Amino acid sequence: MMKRTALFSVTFLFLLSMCGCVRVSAPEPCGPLPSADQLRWQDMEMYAFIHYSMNTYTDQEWGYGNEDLRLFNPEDLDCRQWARVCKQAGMKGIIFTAKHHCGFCMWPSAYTEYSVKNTPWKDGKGDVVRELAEACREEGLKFAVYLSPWDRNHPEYGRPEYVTYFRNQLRELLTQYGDIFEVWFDGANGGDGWYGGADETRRIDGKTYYQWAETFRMIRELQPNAVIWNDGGDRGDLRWVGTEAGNVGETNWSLLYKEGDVPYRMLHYGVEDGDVWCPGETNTSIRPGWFYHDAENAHVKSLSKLMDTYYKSVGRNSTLLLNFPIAPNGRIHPTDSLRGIAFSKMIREVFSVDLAAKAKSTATNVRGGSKGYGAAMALDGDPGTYWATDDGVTSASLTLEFPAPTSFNRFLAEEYIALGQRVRKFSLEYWNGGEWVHLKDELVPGGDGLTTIGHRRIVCFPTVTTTRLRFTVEDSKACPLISRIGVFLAPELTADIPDSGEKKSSALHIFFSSPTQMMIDYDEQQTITSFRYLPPQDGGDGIITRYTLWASNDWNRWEKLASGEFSNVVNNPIWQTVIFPPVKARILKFDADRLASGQRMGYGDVEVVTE
Ligand code: FUL
Repeated sequence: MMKRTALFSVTFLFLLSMCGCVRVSAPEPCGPLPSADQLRWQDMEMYAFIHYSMNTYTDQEWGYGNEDLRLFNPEDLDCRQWARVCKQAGMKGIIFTAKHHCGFCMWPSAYTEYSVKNTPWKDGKGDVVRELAEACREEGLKFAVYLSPWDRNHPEYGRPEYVTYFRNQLRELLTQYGDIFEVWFDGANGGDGWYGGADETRRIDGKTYYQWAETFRMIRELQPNAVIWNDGGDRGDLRWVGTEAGNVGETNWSLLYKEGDVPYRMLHYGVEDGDVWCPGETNTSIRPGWFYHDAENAHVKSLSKLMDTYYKSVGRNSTLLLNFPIAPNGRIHPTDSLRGIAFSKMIREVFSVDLAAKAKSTATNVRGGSKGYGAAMALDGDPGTYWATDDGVTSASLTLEFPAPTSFNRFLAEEYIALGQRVRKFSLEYWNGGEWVHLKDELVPGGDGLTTIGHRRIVCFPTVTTTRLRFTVEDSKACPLISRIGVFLAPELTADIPDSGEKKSSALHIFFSSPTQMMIDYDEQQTITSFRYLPPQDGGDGIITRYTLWASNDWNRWEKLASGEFSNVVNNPIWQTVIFPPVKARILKFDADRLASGQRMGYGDVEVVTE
């Protein structure tokens, strides 16, 4: 009788599962989880920083706190232009330096005389924070504030009175300007300052002095949906990634420890066994500096550098906070705005056609054998569904089979992070007709093995053409939950916008004909006067120490322009300029005759100077 019951229930379960009626248990959460606000914030992916203050008029990065208020009188300040540019550059919000370290307030704070209210701009009736908050609302962008805790103007800085002042200012910002999506507290403190005329050095303990717990309580009360970025003292909701160069670790856990110091290694990579959800925000500027300087007009980041930044931030489980400085006239400089817009256009171009959509997908393990957790759930375009394995299965593959040989060079994966970040390691292989071949991330020099995924991981590799791609989760903290898989073909070339703004504008295409040869093709003939090379800035392989440069108009006959050595570039990887007699040409060929290390030429940037 017992046996018959058992047989009956097995048969019954089998029949139920055949008709898809068996309820498969949902995966349990794994480790610390993001809050709803952290999830919303992460989905923003890219948002802008705007640095604008008294520094804009003194050509400084850090004001001392005694700059003359009469200097602030922009003739053409237009926050709507800022918001329009940021929107077209793909930014979902703007974080504004309401007060930088110099203490000058961009809104008429009731608590200080050192603000826009005592400047000639709009006869002291202006409020930049208000104008920008309104412009953001009109453009459908979110708005946020940067309020520097360090204040080189305030006489009481370093004493308890200043902390009250700081909170009073924060209360103004959090109550008078609508919804704030993020509050940014910079940890910098250089010590010396004007401090109301004391003109001395004041050091504080960033962990205890500001009494963050009370400030955080106030933020939660006044702006319950804001996330807090805090670079000193108590843990905020987000973390700095340890560098302003525009990249986070290829391994990037959205976890940290609640207590204790946070060394660079933890900021850059997160911690696998962290006890609190604290995702990374990659902040960097579109120019070398955070504030505007005329001298940097020729050094606005190139499109290829911006794409590299995108892959190394959004493509590594981080958000990208990209800074646009405001020029003294009160607007974003045309070079920066064109570059920002080209950047967002390029992202759209690369990721518009998902080749995985045409593929048939199969998985080696599916939770409870249920369709609701099948491989197709990673391809259905719904971020709320995912491919999941059975509990205890922490390694499994998903294979894509394309109807015809398909070429691609980008792979994207996303975890369903609402239930925790899980995947420790994964691999990618393509079928070359005879065997499976591993793909490496070409942006990770010497990197073997692919690590964390999180909100989004993008892997870049040279184009392959194949009928099959296998994605394997090699190791995961618990059953992996993969909500999205994508495959894309990015143009090998990076269509760059022309060198410097106003001049005439044929497009510039860069691509590699071999690992040691770069081609630069203009659409039409140029008079070229020099060539500039910036070695890779990440200390990795590929630095060019000997080169030859050629020019052509027809891809056939090549004229040698120059050859030689880039000296001391390993220790000091700064811009290298190659000058030659002006030449009329359409195409440049840049040969890496010798590399300091590695097999593939690397570059931080290149520039062609034309007449
Ligand atoms: C740094 C500051 O010192 C810079 O001036 C800038 O505001 C940057 C975003 O953070 O730590």
